[in-house]
Amino acid sequence: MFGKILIANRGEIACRVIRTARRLGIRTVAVYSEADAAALHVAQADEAYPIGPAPARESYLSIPRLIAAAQRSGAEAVHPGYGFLSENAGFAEACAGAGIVFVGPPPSAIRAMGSKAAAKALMERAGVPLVPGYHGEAQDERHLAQAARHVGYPVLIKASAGGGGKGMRVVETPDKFAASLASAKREAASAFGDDRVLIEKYLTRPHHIEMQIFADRHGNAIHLFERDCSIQRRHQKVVEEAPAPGMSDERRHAMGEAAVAAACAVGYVGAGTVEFIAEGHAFYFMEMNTRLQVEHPVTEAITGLDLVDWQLRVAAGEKLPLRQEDVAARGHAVEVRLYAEDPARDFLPVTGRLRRLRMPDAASGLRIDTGVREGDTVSVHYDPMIAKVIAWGEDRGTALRRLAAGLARYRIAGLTTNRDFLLRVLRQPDFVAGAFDTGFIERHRAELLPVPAPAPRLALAAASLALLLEQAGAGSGDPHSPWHRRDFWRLNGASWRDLQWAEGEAPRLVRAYWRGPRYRLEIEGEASDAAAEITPAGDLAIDLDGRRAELTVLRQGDEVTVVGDDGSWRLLYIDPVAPRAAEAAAGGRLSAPMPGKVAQVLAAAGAKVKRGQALMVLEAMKMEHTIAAPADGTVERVNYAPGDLVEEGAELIGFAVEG
Ligand code: MV4
Repeated sequence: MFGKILIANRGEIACRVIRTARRLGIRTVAVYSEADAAALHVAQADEAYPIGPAPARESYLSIPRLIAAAQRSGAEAVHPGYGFLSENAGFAEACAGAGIVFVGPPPSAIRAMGSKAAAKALMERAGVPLVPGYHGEAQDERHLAQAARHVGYPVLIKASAGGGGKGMRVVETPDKFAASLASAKREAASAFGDDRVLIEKYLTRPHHIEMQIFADRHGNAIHLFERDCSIQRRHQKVVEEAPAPGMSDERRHAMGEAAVAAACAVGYVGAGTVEFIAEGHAFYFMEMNTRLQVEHPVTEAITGLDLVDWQLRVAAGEKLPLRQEDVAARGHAVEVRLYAEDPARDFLPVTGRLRRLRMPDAASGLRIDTGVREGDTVSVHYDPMIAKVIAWGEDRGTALRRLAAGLARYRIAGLTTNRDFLLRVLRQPDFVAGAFDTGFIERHRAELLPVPAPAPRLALAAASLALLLEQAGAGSGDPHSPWHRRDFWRLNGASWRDLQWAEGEAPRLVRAYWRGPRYRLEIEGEASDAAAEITPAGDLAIDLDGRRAELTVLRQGDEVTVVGDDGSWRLLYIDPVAPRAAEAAAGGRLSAPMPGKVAQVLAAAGAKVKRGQALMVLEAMKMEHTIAAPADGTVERVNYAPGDLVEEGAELIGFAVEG
């Protein structure tokens, strides 16, 4: 076994690999970009080396810098994690060239699975079932249209070089074929520099089922059962589970054999995943991922195995620890991916600081794989995943309930997350019944993304009591802030105070009367009896008419975020005395509506512009957003240049309204 390994990755997967290496007594070497000097994976490793600036191209994707760090540290092996260089055959070769073991398959196996069409041809020869279709060399329209007719409509055009749904077109009828082919080819050429396509029968309600496989250098190859990853949106997995609901033993056996045959056909070594789409009783090969996957923990949870342990053993030349007949699964495991993203804004990634990050405690019985801590920043440079949360149970229902109960105990404030969306998925009746396919999220969009409900009485009470407690206590540190006022009960000579909140456009009014240790709260005219205190963890323990709850209340200026078990709400405190500072400021700055990259700057400092005139173009999530003048006026400052990355809320342009 190795004495020291380098992890060529960051975040939760780097922490995950470190955990197993540590247990095996292997020294760990982290690498980090300039954005990650204080990151958790760096703190957890035995040694750490800087590898360059924040953009991944110049750090986590730089083969020479990673190899140099490995050589300096004396690491005998490199674990690539997932993403970044994990499926880069050139990196695997560079490691070998430097005398370092790449913890992964041989470069030839990575390359063999890199092209869809070539992989399908190889799988066909190995007897692995394929979706009826065409993946030959001929690429002229006549030939492909003929293949489509032969397969039968609807058909799917896929980019041969593709992945992740790019260059993919569903064609319902023959008259639409030519136009779809042209647009698929255009997209494939621009995304992959290769416009070749293949044709498949389009399955309308498929499941995404993947088999975990493992192979060693001694000719052994086995599978570790399946995972169902059908709950996706835009080809991003949201929920993963094992076993697949409704999977029969026969089908599992057949899929397992097909997956092992696929691995053997490319001389596979190490951990890999063979993806199938399944519909009815049929299943078909899709692609093979030549890495350890994000969702491997659900397989670990049902088998009791440590897949990183196996990867390291296999890479060190050992035999697989178990034979196929000795691998057993028990119970059910479900994983969700907790992201810094805003479901209400089409799941746009969110950047910012995790001002509050409290995880469910050990009693929740969950496995949480994370690479961030409270206070860390989610930046524009990397994947905004906060954690993978995994629950195991004797049966699927127990696992789902455990996962939902644990997620409900998460307390995150400072940035928007998909937590509430995940909770709605986990409680959706069709999902709970196991009746879903890859179209689940799209089909149930309205139900999973409800219009934001107004903050409940509990949230208004919590925000109000937190404010009163803060004012009664040490204050805010800023003596001019309304939050600092200690004499508030006497402000208006009465024993009550009106707390005016705004939720979006809606005013929300709370009148508070101090009644000894308790309060009488009139929340929008209706009276409640309430008490509250700050817990040692800094949360607000509240009793509202006898109902007790613990909520996180976080204040940023006049904006208050309340996070509870079943939602989070944002309220703006309207100070009756202070001038409308927020409004005054709003005219003077044009800020980034979302994290992104400046594509064009269309006005210079000093320019006089008309209302509605485009000043800057921001590129985010592959879309362009125009920043326009809010009124006639003058551009005072332009703070960014084309190519600059900006965080959400960053001031792009200083602007003075005319007059
Ligand atoms: C398909 C399909 C239906 N029929 N192929 C999407 C990404 C790529 N890896 C394969 N994908 C699909 N291929 C045929 N012949 C439907 C999908 C698909 C999908 C597959 C797995 C998980 C989620 C999906 C969401 C939409 C479409």
